[in-house]
Amino acid sequence: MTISTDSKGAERGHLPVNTRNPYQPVGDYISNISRFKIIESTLREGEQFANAFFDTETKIRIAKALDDFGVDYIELTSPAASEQSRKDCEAICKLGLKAKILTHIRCIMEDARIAVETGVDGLDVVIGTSHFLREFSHGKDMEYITKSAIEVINFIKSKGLEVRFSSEDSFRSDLVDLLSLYRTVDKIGVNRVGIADTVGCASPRQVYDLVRTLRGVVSCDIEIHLHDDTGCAIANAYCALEAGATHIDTSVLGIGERNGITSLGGLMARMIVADREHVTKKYNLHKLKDLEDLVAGAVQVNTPFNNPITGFCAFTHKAGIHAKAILNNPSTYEIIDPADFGMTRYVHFASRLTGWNAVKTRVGQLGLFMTDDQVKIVTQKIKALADV
Ligand code: HCA
Ligand code: CU
Repeated sequence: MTISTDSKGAERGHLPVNTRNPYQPVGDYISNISRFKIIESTLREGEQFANAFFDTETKIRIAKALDDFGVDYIELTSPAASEQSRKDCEAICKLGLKAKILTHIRCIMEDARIAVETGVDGLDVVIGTSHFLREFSHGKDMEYITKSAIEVINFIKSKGLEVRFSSEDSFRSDLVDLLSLYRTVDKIGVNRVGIADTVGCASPRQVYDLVRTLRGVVSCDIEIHLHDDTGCAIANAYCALEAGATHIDTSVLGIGERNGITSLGGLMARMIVADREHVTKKYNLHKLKDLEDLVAGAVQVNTPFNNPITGFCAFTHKAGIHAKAILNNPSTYEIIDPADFGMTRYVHFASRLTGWNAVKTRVGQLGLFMTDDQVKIVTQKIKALADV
């Protein structure tokens, strides 16, 4: 099967095909995007969620669960935020987790000095660059921003720590200003630059364009942080990877300011369809549900019904036509195998939309013996009852 794989529509010839999803090519294109790393920010962005008030013990439980799941980085609230935040940051650094520990600071020396003493592996530095933030938040111009970026980055590097530099509200910032700032910080040796869609305004195409442009300007890694105000956070993350981003910010269930950011589970759903082998090998997907339940409990919300993978009906099939095909071959109506996440599918049979194949399967599950004609009569009864 010939599949065109890149945005320019260039054909790359006969690629091996992902049998669950024959329209999704595998091969070098996918291996590029599946090298992505997760910066898990439930304990930073997630702490900005309206219902989040994590005590130390809860933070430690979440950090350990994220580590068990296999995220690459865990990002923590700035130690400059409060005395307890600083202590919690130190406590998490001492857990000896496999994931690298980052903290997130404003681009000011005072924050950097506190953060480098906590034992973190790296610092995520951020400053607002949009005219809104320059006018209504910190009030500084680009010259000042560039000067402080250089000072803070050099200081963090002198301590031997990893450093990422990001601009807040990147999509409403002046492109020329932004690129010249990133070029400067790339030259002085940041590990990553970050783009943030702070207000969730960006469309997938805008994300693709900005990341692609930035990819041509810097040689370091590119991280992206995407808010979900217009429901694009997962799609935008995928587009960023297609354009050359290397690191995606997530939080469990997407919790964060307002309605949050790219969710960890949603990103897993998206990425398993792109490269099942890599995702199933790298992440402990069977732990997703427990991880989400842990965070949902901690912030007192229910997992949304339409959550990818773990929403209560994510693998429920109802209409008779669907049920029949699913029972013959689940891939007909499922792009993700629930078993990859330790989940199970459910074929609904008690509704007016049911079909006799679903009823027959249920009869078998109950260990009953009925002829097909009998099953068909029962099916008609179920439909009649469902109508009233
Ligand atoms: C905020 C800051 C931030 C930072 C993102 C980043 C955003 O809470 O307003 O450091 O990449 O969304 O801009 O979360
Ligand atoms: Cu944010």
